[in-house]
Amino acid sequence: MLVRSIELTEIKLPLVHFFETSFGRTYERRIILVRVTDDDGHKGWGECTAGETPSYSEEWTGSCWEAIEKVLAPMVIGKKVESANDVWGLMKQVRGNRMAKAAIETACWDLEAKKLGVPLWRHLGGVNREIACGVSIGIQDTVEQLLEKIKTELDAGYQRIKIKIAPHWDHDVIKRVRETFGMIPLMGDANSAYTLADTDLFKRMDDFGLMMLEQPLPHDDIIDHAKLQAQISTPICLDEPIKSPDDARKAIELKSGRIINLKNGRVGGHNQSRLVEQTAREAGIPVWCGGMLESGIGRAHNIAISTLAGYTMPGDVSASNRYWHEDIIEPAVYVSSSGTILAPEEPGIGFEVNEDRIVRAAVRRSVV
Ligand code: OSB
Ligand code: MG
Repeated sequence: MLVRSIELTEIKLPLVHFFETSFGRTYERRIILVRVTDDDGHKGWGECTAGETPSYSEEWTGSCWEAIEKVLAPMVIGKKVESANDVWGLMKQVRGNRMAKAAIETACWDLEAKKLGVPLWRHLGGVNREIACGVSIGIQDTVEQLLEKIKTELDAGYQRIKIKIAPHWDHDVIKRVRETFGMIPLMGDANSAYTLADTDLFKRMDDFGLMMLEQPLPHDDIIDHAKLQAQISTPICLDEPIKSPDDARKAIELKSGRIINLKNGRVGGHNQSRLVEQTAREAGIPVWCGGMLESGIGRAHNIAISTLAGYTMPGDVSASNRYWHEDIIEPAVYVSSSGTILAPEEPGIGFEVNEDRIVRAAVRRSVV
């Protein structure tokens, strides 16, 4: 494979409903889309999953635009590699910037799968064509609104409900959810809103029988998480601190958690996701595919990687219409009434990219 050019487009997409986490509220996404072209004219699409502000991680739309355009694209263009799996290695002199790297790397995987005429999920080594889906529901203005949203998603068939939690929206909210819906598959995601000083709160929350508690402690921590996990029965799921296969290995060794939320962007793309998946699978640690409020392109990549054997729990990969009035891919992503998505059999990501829609939503463009 030899990439000849990389096009970046930043689009602005308003969310159907705001999304609030412990670090803030998002009404509108600013998403960088990457299209790579090889020397035979084959094309592939990738999406940068960074947020609008450096709150979830250090990366954000602004930093990723600079990183892709000025640093990473020039490292990849014109370099011949055996396969898309080697594109990660072309960028190895650059530290961090994994979401920026993943945008290019995943686009190369789409290109390669299209060139070979195979669906990306098979090309990645996927085995389960039908993936299990959950939803992530943000903090709402009132508990009643949250209960209403949970009902909608349960009625739609989703296999588990994740709610965002934060110090003003935790124990008593979960109690109301349990009282209303009983023992539904339920979990909480704190996005690092707590410290070990809150251990007693988490001990009390053990009574709720949550499937897992995602990222209660600081974004870069795996030590305190091990201390907390030793004191609570609810499995801890790590998100933010697992940025590489080595991070996964260390967290598993330290018993920092029992489950990993694996996000393509956070670890740097499909090459690294496959290695994290392998590390976790060999250690008997389940992974599931996390979401970053992706548009259809990132969502399609999430569907593909979710088919790997180690992705054994429902992910945050859900229908397009939960996020967008009109997605940028066709067809949009639909979820079955049993809460599953069937990975497409068409080549590459398996969805058509609606370029008119992208042009309409574009705010800047650059060709490297
Ligand atoms: O922590 O998993 C998270 C969204 C933005 C940033 C971080 C997270 C999330 C989600 C949303 O939980 C998942 C989704 O529906 O895409
Ligand atoms: Mg999370």
